[in-house]
Amino acid sequence: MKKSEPQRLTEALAAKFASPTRSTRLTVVLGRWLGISFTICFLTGLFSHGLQNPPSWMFFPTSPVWIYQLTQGLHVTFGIASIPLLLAKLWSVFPELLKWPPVKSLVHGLERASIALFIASSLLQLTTGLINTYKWYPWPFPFRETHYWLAWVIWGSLLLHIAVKLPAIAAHWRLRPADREAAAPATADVGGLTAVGHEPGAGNTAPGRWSRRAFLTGVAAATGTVVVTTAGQSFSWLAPANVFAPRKMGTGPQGVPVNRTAADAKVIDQAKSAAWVLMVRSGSSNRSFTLAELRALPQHSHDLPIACVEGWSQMATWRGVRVRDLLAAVGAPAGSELRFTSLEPEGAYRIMNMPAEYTQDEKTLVALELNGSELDLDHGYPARIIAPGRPGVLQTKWLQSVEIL
Ligand SMILES: Nc1nc2c(c(=O)[nH]1)N[C@H]1C(S)=C(S)[C@@H](COP(=O)(O)O)O[C@H]1N2
Ligand SMILES: [Mo]
Repeated sequence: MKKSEPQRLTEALAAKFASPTRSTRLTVVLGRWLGISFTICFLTGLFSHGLQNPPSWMFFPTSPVWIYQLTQGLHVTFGIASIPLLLAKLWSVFPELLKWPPVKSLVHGLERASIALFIASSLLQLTTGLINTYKWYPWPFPFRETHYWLAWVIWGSLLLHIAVKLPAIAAHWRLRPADREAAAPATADVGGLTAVGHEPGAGNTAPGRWSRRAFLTGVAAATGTVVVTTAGQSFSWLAPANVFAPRKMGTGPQGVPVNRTAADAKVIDQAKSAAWVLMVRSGSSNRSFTLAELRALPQHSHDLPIACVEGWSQMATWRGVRVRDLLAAVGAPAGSELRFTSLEPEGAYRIMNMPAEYTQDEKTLVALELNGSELDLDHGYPARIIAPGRPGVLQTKWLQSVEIL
């Protein structure tokens, strides 16, 4: 059969990019790694989203206190690890894009569409997520909602992709003798490439096998490097190796990084005002506490982390009034749900709801001190919330009022 012009052109291009390293086996191995990484990101992401935007069935674990530090650390770390893995996987299959005709059948068309959607949404997800860890939000859409819905798009298209590719995945899940043989560049899967770059046959066994191994080792090394040089923002034992992550442990006032300063939040005057009081509203009755009155209540110390959604976290010693003692002091029922408002005049973190699981927990504090001294203005002076196991965004600084819901 005579080949069409586009077919000849794409075949010539494919031949130009051919590499004996590519094979279905390589793609399957990378797909497995990426699958694990994406699954961890997805589950930890659902947990994080649920904590911030709880569905009715949401559970709120308050222990261990570092649970969110762990899940969000894994989320951001595996998100970063997914970048080299995804790039490697794209490299392993990209001559497929050059096949002509682009759509051969309904199933083939579906497969192409699901891959296009998967690649586009994954790239967008990983790049915006990474940029986000640098506290940079250069887009007009709300990050968290977009990130959440994109995750579902990724999973939908990924499941479709896996379903279509199941035969190839099953065939290459375990290393077959054929995978071991020759460099076998993509064999039948990437049609037209077999003859390029290498003559199949005896004597070629070692180079192909080793080039795949070498490639996978290289990908593993690249992934390991980006993980080791960033994961120290979340995992203290890796903190000395943290070269690239934006937040360094132990920096900032009182040894804790600051996400938003009092100046940025425009609260300096109100926070420093001698007239500051914490208003506690229960139904129609109000009661206010001056800083001296809060200090006169029983003080408790707990070691709790700030664990930011952006991945960085930091353990610290907080001291202040138990939220449940405050409830008791105004005669509110134990385990009430609460709404805290910050002095901050505007912004997403001005108002925070706290479910009963946290208000009941003895470790949930209206903190007045951090690491042995009065709260720094940037850490929420005169009073802030610190609760076990919650995302940093919910650890409200510069408290103004508490409402019993
Ligand atoms: N009122 C208010 N509280 C806030 C924020 C804010 O912007 N405004 N930022 C939150 C975020 S995103 C984090 S990670 C923590 C960080 O606390 P730190 O700055 O004391 O480390 O504070 C939280 N509390
Ligand atoms: Mo945060």
